[in-house]
Formats: sequence, structure tokens, C-alpha cells
Amino acid sequence: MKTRKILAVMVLLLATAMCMSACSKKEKAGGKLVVGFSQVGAESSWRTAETESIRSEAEKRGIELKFSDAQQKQENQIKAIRSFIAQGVKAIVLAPVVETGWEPVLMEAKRAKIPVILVDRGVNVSDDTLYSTLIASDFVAEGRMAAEWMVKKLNGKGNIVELQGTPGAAPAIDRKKGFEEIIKKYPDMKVVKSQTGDFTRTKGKEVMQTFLSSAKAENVKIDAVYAHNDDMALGAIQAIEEAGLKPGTDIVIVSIDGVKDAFLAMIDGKLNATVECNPLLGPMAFDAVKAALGGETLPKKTVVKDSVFDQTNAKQTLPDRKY
Ligand code: GYE
Repeated sequence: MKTRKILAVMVLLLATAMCMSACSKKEKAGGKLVVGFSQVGAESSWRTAETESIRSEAEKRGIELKFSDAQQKQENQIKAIRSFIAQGVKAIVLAPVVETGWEPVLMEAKRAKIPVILVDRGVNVSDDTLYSTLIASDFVAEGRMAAEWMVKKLNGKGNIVELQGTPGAAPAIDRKKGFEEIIKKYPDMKVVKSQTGDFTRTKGKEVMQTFLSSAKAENVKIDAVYAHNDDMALGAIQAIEEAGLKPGTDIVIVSIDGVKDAFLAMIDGKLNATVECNPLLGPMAFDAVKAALGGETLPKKTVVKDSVFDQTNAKQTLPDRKY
């Protein structure tokens, strides 16, 4: 009886040991690097292309990506980052919706020794050791390029309406700044109306409708639209057409991003120019994750290069466009 009991215990112990080794082997085999990605939302085609680039690059590298869509709300991003920390991710990729208000949560990530890689939008923090690096375009330069193109097209004269991006977002602040820097050199060029369209097509259209009707009431002629992104410009195009005007001819339209629909609109003659802003940041983001986890000190900012496209080169460029 006693021997049987001992035997039974031994079998049980052996089974447990076998299971444990199998289980730990399994954990190792599936022991992928886990990275959290807190994304702004899905407000524009640019954003969708960025999400896709980051998702597909993670998959290509065998990285498990925990994805969180903040629906354009900072509080959702803060919650997502806290949850990534609680889940013990190895690194965090963050596309911050606005510039300010990040110190506390970034401090929590730092304390947990989780590197944070910023993609596409920057933050405004007093201590830049709170993040490893920022990979983004120079939005001020984009604003300048858009303005320079418009100045040439309008021969330095005209009334401009501006569709701004999300209030407080780095690209909205900087694209406005760069544009104004150039425009103010031309006394006959004026931004007569400026409002946020939140980087979306729907709001871009809505705001353009109110611009058109108030301009009519005030007897002001709108010569040009400057939109902080293509989606808002595409919305504005609809509003202009519905008002019985010809976008691209009656009103000059310049925007930023360089998404496929913008190229199609340029080919149709409805959009005049777009400044490219590359959203395909996946490969660079994960190179940065790897470097940060390897203990490397990264440059505080890596600038992605942009250029202008217009109706003269839209058609031949379209086949090469990746987003
Ligand atoms: O231009 C806009 C998007 O942060 C650079 O956000 C990005 C901007 C992009 O919604 O379309």
C-alpha cells in the first residue's frame, strides 16, 4: 500500500516536471518581443497608412504588437500607456495626439525602464530623457513649402483660408507657423479665415462650407485654401463644388501629406499641390526599438525628408506612390 502511494506521488511529480519543461519550451518558442503601440486614431488616410506600416513591420520582425487606437483623445493614450506598462511590454511606440501633458505618464514608463519611441508627432517636455527618440517630418518646413508654392501660383497676392489640424497637435502648430513665416513677407497675401478641421474629411468640408458662406455674406473673395492635411482639402473640394465653384481653378488648393487620393485629385485638376509627409515609419520605428533595447543612445530626432508634388508631376508619380 505504502509503495503504491510512493509510486503514485513519483508519477505525479514526473508528470508535473514534464509538463513544466514542455510549457516553458512553448513559452520560449512563442516568446516574442512585446511592444505597445499607442496610435492617435484613424482620422486620415495618412494615419491609416502609418498604422499599416507599423503593424506589418512588427509582423515581419516577429514582434507581438499591442495596438491601441485613442480616437484622437490624449486621455485614451495615457490609459493605453499605463496598461502597456502594467502588462510589462518591452518598449512603447507612441504617436502623441497633442504636444503637451505627457510628463507624468512618460515618467512612469521611464521608471519601469520601458523605452518610448515617438513617431510622427513630437511632445513638449522639459526633460528629453523621457523618450528615446522622435522619428518625424519637419512640419515647419512643410508649412513653408506649401506657402512658397502658393505665393508663386498667386503671384504674391490673394485671400487665403486655412484649415488647421487638431488643436495642440505638433503638425497643426508647426504647419501654421511655417506657412505664416513665408506669407507675412507678402503684404498682399492674407490668411482671412482660419479654423480647425481636426484633420478629417468631414470636418474639412463642414468648415469650408461655413468659410464660403461667411465670405459671401462679407463680400470677401476666397482665392486659396491651405489645408494642414489632404483629407481636409478633399473635404473642402466637395464643399467648393457644392457651392458651384471649380476647385483648383476658381480657388487654388494646397495641402500636406501626399496620399493617393490627393494625387488623383491633382490629376483631376481639383487639388493644386501637396507636400509629401511620409507615413511609412514602421521600419525606422522598430530599428529604434531594437537600438534602444540594446542600450544605444539614439539621436533625439530623426527627420524624414519631404518634397512637393503638383499637377505637373502627379500623373507620372502616381504609379510609384505607396500610400
Ligand atoms: O499629416 C495628418 C494626420 O501627424 C503627420 O496627422 C501626422 C498628421 C498627418 O492625421 O493627416
